[in-house]
Amino acid sequence: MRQPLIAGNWKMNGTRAGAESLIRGVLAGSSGISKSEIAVCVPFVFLELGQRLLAGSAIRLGAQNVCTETGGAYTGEISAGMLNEFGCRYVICGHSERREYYGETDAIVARKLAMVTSAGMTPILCVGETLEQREQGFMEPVIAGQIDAIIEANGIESFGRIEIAYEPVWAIGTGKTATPEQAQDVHAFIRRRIAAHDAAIAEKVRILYGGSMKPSNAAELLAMPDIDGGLIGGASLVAEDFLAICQAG
Ligand code: 3PY
Repeated sequence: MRQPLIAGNWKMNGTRAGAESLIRGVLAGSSGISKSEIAVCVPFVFLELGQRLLAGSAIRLGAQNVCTETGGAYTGEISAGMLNEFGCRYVICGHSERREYYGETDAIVARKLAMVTSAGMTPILCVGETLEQREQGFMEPVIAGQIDAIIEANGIESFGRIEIAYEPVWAIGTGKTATPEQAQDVHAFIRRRIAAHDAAIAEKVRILYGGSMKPSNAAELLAMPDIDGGLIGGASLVAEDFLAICQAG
């Protein structure tokens, strides 16, 4: 039985005061929610705030990116060790916005995953196809390629220490959501791909859905057998909406 994980991906949003009131709102409203594990992946500059406010609570803190290196002359970068020191439990790796705008390849994403796990945290590996790839019938080879690249670089055992998020690129920030059946098909495909190497790891790994999950569609998506939670974009910026999704888990 996989406990759902609902993780907010705040992206580059919020002010210090706004971040504080959002974290406080999530904290206040989450006390009765035990079905789902809850996490907030905040911008780096709010990690210290998150660590302080969430101390002693069940809500996990996460970051949205990490450097491929452990330290040194990498201006502007943040290492996995630094994130760990700030109380991060999760680190989003390979979000489509990073792949598209910052040129992150599968090889870079694999290295980031390894950095995060070796620092004792859990990466959330994002995979997903563009609309063009889906329409041309390349959805499966694209997703398979993204998964296989990690297996080749880091080994199948690495999937025992990560979470996966399926985020169809066409559903990110567009308001469009995959139907529960469309999402379930891809989640089952990902699990089969991993099971071909190791059935026990495939059974255990959580596969979250991301891409405009909101209170109105969360329950249906989360009811699918291979959807084990959500990586929530816009709706994670409003405490009531985020909590409603956590409740639906
Ligand atoms: C979205 O829902 O827009 C996301 O990108 C979640 O990561």
